[in-house]
Amino acid sequence: MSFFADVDTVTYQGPDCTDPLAFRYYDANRRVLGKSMAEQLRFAVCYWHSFDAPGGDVFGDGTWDRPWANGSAEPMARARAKLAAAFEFIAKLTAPYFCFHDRDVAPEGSTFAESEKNLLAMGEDIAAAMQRTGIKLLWGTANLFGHPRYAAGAATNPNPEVFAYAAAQVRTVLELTHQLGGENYVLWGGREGYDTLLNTDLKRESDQLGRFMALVAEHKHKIGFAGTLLIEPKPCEPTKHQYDYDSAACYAFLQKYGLADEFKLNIECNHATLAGHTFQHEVAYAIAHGIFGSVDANRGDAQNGWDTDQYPTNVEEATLVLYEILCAGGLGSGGFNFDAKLRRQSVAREDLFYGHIGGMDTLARGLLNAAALLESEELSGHVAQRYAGWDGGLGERILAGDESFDSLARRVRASNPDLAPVSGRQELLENVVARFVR
Ligand code: XLS
Ligand code: NI
Ligand code: NI
Repeated sequence: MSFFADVDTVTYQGPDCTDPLAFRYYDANRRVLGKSMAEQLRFAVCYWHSFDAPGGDVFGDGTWDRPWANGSAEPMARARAKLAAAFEFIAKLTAPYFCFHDRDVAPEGSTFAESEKNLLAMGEDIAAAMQRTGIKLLWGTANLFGHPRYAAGAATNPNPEVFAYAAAQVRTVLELTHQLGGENYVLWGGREGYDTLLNTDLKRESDQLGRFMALVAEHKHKIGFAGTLLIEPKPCEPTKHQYDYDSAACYAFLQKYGLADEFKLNIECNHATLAGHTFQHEVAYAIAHGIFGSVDANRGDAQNGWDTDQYPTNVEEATLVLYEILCAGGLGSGGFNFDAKLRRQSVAREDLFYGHIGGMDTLARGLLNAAALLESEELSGHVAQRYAGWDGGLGERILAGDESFDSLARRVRASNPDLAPVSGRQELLENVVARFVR
């Protein structure tokens, strides 16, 4: 069964190549800062946008060319055809990883037991496809937002029976992720938020969410899953106020419930911009607080205030984000997962290749630029110099707790220092970045 027979394996052909089905920058084996590009970027294809969703929007039906999903075959046969399409596509793209929700890969049954049976049966087929192709699992996740039972949330639902159902669902998917050698497990907040406070007990919902996440961590340890647990910040959509608003809100939540050592963050570019932040800020904040985990690579639209999930095309943004990640020592167990989808009019079979090739090349350029910027030390040198006062003397004593308001006041009174501002050099530094963005 072949769905992409017209496309050969995508290869690196260099920046001058005009073949739209070739990489111009992503050269998997090229060494960058001691690792191959493949190891530095750890690309993953997401199952939901790429193979499951039909391409509809709130005004109209699906348009995408998805022969594996549209056939009249019974649901498990459709799931198997979708699996064949997915692994053929990912192998031809040469992406080393994939990500999935339970409901992307297997149909929901009429009972919980039947849904679980479907998923575990597809899990065996997935394991065989992984074995055959060498494609690995970056992360698995449970869809706790699509079914009407989750309309008022999963963990934060006013009905504890819904919490229990969600727990049972996550238990199954966490165990399957473990069996498939998944390197992370993701929990995006789905419908964990609210639309109006008139019907919402915000404190209770927060405590419910904290308890749910603690249960996930407990079960992870019980089954010996060594991967990283990730939560995914998003400020709004589908609810008006999502609880996992941004990196900072997630950090506060994890600390409050004693989970900061158990979870890291899966940061999505478009969610960052919806929160009024830059992608770079969200990644940098997570790194600064020791909770950076992985990335959902996409982009929003400068005018549209919703999660448009477009493929990344901004080389400067990619450069700045990769600079932060490289400074922090790399992605660790995380990766760049393309949580991105085609536009509704992109109905040709090869469009899925164009989207991913563009995204992979954008991030590969970002990686090369960021590595050069890092090696030049042009930014880090400025920053180090700017804070040098904190490396010893007064700065060091303040942070060590060896100074008080009284001692500081005595010091200022005695020395009456001249504290004229020094240039922050923003324009100079922007020009440095511009020189490295190629
Ligand atoms: C939705 C989220 C979702 C998660 C996985 O906005 O980005 O796709 O990444 O559940
Ligand atoms: Ni996402
Ligand atoms: Ni999203």
